[in-house]
Amino acid sequence: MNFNNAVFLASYGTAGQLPESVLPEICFSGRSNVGKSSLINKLLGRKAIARVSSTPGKTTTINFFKAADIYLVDLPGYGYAKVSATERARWDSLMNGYFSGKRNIKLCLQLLDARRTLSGDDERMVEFLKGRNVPFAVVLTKCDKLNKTELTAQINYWQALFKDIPVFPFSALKGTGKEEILNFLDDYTE
Ligand SMILES: Nc1nc2c(ncn2[C@@H]2O[C@H](COP(=O)(O)OP(=O)(O)OP(=O)(O)O)[C@@H](O)[C@H]2O)c(=O)[nH]1
Ligand SMILES: [Mg+2]
Repeated sequence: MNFNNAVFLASYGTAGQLPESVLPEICFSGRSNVGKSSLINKLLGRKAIARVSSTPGKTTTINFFKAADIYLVDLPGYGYAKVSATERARWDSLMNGYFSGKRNIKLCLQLLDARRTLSGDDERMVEFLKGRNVPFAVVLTKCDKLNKTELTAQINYWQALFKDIPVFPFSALKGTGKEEILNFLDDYTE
């Protein structure tokens, strides 16, 4: 997989704006602040093609990147408490619009904070993906924040929870897991 020379295409704030799905798409889903934009930057080998912020709820649009013959799609984060009902409704309609359109979604990378356990919002997201038959794999983010013993225990926890679904430990800070994820994505890009 060669993600060099990726370009940012556009951000969309409403489902009606979404462009036709002309290429296979890999999308990135997860709680606000879990590290979606950081993962995309790392996979694309770029410092800031996707905007990273320490303030949760930064990505409130669906952002499209084009790399080789595939779109990478940065989905808006969920689970951020301080959003208005209006914002929440917009999130719902944007996500429903994205997933109900006739899109060529090859895979969703579902991001989960390696340090945590599955939240209610995470569970709803995973059930949503399953309900729509979207193939997904799990990326455990921020692994650099755990020591070796803690990390092993957390990987075991997540892998037991997801059984046969691939689980990739990842650190945007150290680059851990990047090659494994890129190799895995190869199977979805032909
Ligand atoms: N230590 C560490 N920090 C990380 C890692 N990944 C992301 N972060 C930090 O976590 C914060 C949020 O990262 P983002 O990539 O913006 O998260 P996001 O999921 O795109 O957030 P939203 O766009 O708000 O939904 C930033 O301060 C990042 O620097 C990681 O692997 N290790
Ligand atoms: Mg983001």
